[in-house]
Amino acid sequence: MRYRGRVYRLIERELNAGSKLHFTLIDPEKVQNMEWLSKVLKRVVDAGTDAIMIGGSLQVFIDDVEKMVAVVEEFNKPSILFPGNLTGLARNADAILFISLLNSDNPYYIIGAHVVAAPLIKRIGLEVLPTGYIIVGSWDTSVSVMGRARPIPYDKPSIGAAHALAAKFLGMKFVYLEAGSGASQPVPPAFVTTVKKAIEDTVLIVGGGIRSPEKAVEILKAGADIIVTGTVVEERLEDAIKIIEAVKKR
Ligand code: 1GP
Repeated sequence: MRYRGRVYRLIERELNAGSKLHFTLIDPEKVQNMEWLSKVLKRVVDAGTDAIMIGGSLQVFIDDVEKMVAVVEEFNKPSILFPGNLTGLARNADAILFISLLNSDNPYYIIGAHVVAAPLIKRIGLEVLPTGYIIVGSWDTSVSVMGRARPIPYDKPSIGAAHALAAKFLGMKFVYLEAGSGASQPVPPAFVTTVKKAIEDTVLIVGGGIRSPEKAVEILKAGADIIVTGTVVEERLEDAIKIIEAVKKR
């Protein structure tokens, strides 16, 4: 909890200094055990990742999340909850991406879960990072199915920009373009550019399907502020390290 109340300022400071950020996403469903997690965290933290996000669509249980946060704390990096539902809360994390899934067909994912979660989050004292979450690309990713999303096609960036601008006007500090964990294609750079032009200084997070340093750099050049990788960390750690190094070199 060492970073509680300071996570947004840390992100802002990095960005104001001209740096880009990398967040490592760990899905509780994929964690083999805490020793594995510890080994992975050591590598990504040494490579320069800026924060550890914890969350997923299924098999997320508060006890497991709290155990994972405790391991993150050993590595002196902020822990940020990335909840797919109410089960993604944890008492010992630093912050929560308070994500409203803007292009869901079901109001539960836009505001319903948030109403239930808000008093709990206040009680726990988590730092809240208000985020407009936009699912782009394919309908057949877990997040799209679970979130009842109507994904924005890759070739319709102006619709993405309109959602993102609405998030900004609602006062959200972050916009997250999500292709879905394990997506076959990440959000196209041209899509990222159109969205960033619309939201200007609002922080733009991009994730889903990023598997190479080249792609990560392309997405950063297009206007992303923060790159998130998850699957590649679980499946090809060496590639994940290269991605982190490439993001932090910029
Ligand atoms: C998913 O954006 C994240 O929510 C990361 O996606 O697992 O494909 O890296 P990957």
